[in-house]
Amino acid sequence: MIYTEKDKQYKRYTVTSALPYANGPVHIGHLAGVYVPADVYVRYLRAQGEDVMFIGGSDEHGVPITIKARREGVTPQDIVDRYHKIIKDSFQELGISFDIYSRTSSKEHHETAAAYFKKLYDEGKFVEKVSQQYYDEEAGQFLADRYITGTCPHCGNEHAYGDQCEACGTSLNATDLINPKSALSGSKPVLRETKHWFLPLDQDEPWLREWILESHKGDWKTNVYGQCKSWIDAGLQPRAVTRDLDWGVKVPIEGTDGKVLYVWFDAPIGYISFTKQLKGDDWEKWWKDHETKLVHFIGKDNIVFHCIIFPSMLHADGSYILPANVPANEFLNLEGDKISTSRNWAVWLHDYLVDFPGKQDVLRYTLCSNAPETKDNDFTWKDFQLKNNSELVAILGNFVNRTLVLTHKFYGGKVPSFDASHCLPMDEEVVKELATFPERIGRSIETYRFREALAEMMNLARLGNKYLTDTEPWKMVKADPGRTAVVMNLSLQICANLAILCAPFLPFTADKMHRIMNLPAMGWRDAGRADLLRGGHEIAQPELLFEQISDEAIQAQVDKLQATKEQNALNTWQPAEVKPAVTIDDFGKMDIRVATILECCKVPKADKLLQFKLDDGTGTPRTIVSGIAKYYTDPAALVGRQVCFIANFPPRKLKGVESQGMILSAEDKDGRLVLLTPSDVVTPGCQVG
Ligand code: B3M
Ligand code: ZN
Repeated sequence: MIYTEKDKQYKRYTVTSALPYANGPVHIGHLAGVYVPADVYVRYLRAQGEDVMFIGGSDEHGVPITIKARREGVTPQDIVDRYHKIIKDSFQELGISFDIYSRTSSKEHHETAAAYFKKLYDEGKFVEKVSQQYYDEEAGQFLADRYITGTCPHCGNEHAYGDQCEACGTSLNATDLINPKSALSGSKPVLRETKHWFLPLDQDEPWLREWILESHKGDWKTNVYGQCKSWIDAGLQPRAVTRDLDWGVKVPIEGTDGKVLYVWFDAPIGYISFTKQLKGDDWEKWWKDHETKLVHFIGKDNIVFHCIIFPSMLHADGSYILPANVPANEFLNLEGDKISTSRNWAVWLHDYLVDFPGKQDVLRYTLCSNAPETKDNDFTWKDFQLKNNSELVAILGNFVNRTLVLTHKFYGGKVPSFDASHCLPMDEEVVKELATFPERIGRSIETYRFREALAEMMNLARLGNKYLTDTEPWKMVKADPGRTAVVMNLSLQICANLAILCAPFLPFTADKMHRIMNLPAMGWRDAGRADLLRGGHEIAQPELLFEQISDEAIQAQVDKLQATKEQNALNTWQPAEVKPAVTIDDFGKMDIRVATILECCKVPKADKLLQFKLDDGTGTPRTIVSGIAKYYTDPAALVGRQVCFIANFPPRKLKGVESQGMILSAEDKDGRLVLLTPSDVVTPGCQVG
């Protein structure tokens, strides 16, 4: 049964999750922010016997896709076909249990979105405006959304887009940008007249203020409520819902060739068109019946679109329900740095599934337990290993495994019956506490506190572990079989409860526990009882639920990220700023000469240093030490080469060797040091000018 009073009024749940742009795979930031919490929520509701529809799909329009297609020299359809499949398959493999995962390039979606627009247009709900829009004369097209970048007028972020600043979340019109630049040609765009249709958000302010700031005060997360309040208080502006683009849903009005619906107008309608695809003629109750609870799972950068713009569109139609909650999460960072698709600074889901086969629940657990529910949070591979080894293996896995192994050892794999006369007060305590877990976990899930809910589920495993450790049945099985049967029976009941209560978070583990323990299908309302398993119930041979993750496996991931960081450094390398001006006299003070290498060897106990013996033309060999050993691993091969060196540096001791000067080398963009050698052989000791 549902625990939260407000929710008792609902007959069904329409749960949506943000439609990922099909211009790349999904990564752990998407999962922690949106899809894992959404999946926990719907799995819990289904376990409660609720009527749930979980909607997902790929957002296949929008400028990010056309930019990527242009860069790769393919069509936008090629891009969305590629990534829609990768995204859909990887969600499925992670157990994200959509009832439908569709796509906005589908014909059904185009028809639904166009019809939705046309209805509002025919009812005069849009404001038609000829306005000045930025145009790229080189590329020969108008610049919308991510086709144009500039400085955000609100926070100064220099990489704000034409429709939104991702740094502060503010939704923008391209003409708001300071120092706008075309993302196509890099040129400074010019303003040109063009006609567009606007959603009059400014006229919606009164009811939005009442609906959000009054009626949802207290039950919407503070981060969501706060963002909505700041936008409404700042005064809402009319919002263009069409664009001068050729990829998207065509504007269904005569004489609008070259115009499509703004991606943020069509994408949320995807939730509705996908419902039609799934439910056919029965779709309307999922979007128009006030006994349906509508919940949108999104990241914080989508709040304005799901709390202000989409509700305004729904309100303009007048027949739709509005979202009861939009529990947006903040952002997840990776190893202390912002996750970035363009910098490949991410753990991609499809890569994870290859690198850690069969460990879907480990990722679900880690991302749920450190989800950025109220503030940005950080994912580290070390923490991932810790969560697996010291929580999943050591607490949940250990308790279940000990219980099942002992059941086979003592009772041949059958649940022992017991005589209540052997029960002690401590057993009653455990039974009483067990009964509280379904509500403790359920209430946290219903109020979108998934980290807390997961921790509560693990507290039940801790209770079981403690119960076994306190009673030590393996020590009393011979002396007190009666008492042992009580302890083992109750421990098995706790395991059966865990198979129900862990399922929203760890569906693969729950399935495995059901299989090993031969459990019947059970719902949330079966949990909390200490009589789920009858005496004599037979369980299969125990199998480990989780296995240790090695340091090597983690190091391999850390190395992969390090390689990405180095590659990014190469990609973004720029020559250092030129140093302040010097005079020819300043340069004249440097005595730079050429020498021939007579000997070269590594400096003992100094892995970076090479010791050179040079013929500098004076007849007395000169010793110089240089920190280039990492780049010249066969010092002897350098003998005979000529190098340039500074002769008038004062001598200095390096690892016990006196170095008389400095050999010149260039530092390449990857940090590699390269010796400078004259282009032709010259007389040792001749000067460089
Ligand atoms: N495609 C995701 C994003 O902004 C966006 C969500 C649409 S939900 C209708 O990254
Ligand atoms: Zn900003």
